[in-house]
Amino acid sequence: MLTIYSDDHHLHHGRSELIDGQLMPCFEMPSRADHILQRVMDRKLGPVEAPTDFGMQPIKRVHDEGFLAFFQSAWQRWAEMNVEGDILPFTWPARSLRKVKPTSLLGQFGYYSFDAGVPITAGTWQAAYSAAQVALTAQAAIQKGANSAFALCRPPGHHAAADVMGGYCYLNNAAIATQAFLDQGHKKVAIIDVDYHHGNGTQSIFYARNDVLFTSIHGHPEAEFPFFLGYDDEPGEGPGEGFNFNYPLAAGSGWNEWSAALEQACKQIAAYAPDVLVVSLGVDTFKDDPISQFKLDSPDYLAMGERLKRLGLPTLFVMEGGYAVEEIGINAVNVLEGFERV
Ligand code: SP5
Ligand code: ZN
Repeated sequence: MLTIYSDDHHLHHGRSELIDGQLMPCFEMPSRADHILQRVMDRKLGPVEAPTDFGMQPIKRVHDEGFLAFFQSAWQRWAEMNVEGDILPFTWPARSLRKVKPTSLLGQFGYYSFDAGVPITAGTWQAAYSAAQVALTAQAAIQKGANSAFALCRPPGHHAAADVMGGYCYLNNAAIATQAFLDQGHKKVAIIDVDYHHGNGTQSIFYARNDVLFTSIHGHPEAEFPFFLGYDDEPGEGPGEGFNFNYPLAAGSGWNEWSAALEQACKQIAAYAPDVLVVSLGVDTFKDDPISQFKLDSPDYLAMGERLKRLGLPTLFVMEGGYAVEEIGINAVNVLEGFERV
């Protein structure tokens, strides 16, 4: 399987995040992608190539212009203010406040985010832009006839909506690639999001559409981030009604519960009969993940890949979360190896 990878992800390294009342070093760190790349090479998964630059147009197909202008210029504005540290949002337009767009940098950051898990550093825009190009380049390989490809994206994307960043995500790499498939002539794309967290951004981008089927297996939002989306009664709206399926699972779920949900999601995907499949590949479902509550073990990821392969679809894997850094390469590449060995 072809892997697309850019070293630009190193340009994004947030300093801290708030976990359990303490400022901790960001769990979403550069060594994550380094370990995955190392495993791809150790296992000789296939060629590793740098992304092609497809420019802003395919990103604008998914994201709001004002949001992109804010993100692209934020660090320059911050630098002019001579403040130490990363830019972090901390005030959001929740109930009782107005959804106005303030003029100040921090006001606008609150307007364009939903949590504080999105530090903007000097290189964050370039890293996120390159991650989107990584996804688009892997998408292009499938468009040209490859049966599968791996977009080794970092930072991840699935929590980012059209004009909202959050949950370590800035640009929605999987959604950008999905929209590119549609713009290049495909009629139906299915997405399966296997990250531990609900892919709220991806769901919201395609919620009113029937040309994208979105399915997600994740920690129940009653108890888990992102809390405010990802319940099982979110069917889609308007023309999109019937094209959104969430499988929230209880904390402590292992492969038995997880694979039963996968079976359901695969049945929905097969019934939809898409032209291609996009997998939002998070491996924070792992038993030793430091911020998650599922109990998948490394061999389960091989079985996950095998099941996805049996759908018989051209498949684009887009890297999302996974914070057990020592095992992230094994687990992510196991999905790809499981896919290839069927
Ligand atoms: C892409 C992705 O996986 N984003 C996840 C963002 C999760 N942010 C909230 C983390 C809250 C962790 N709470 C865990 C407490 C452990 N003691
Ligand atoms: Zn996650």
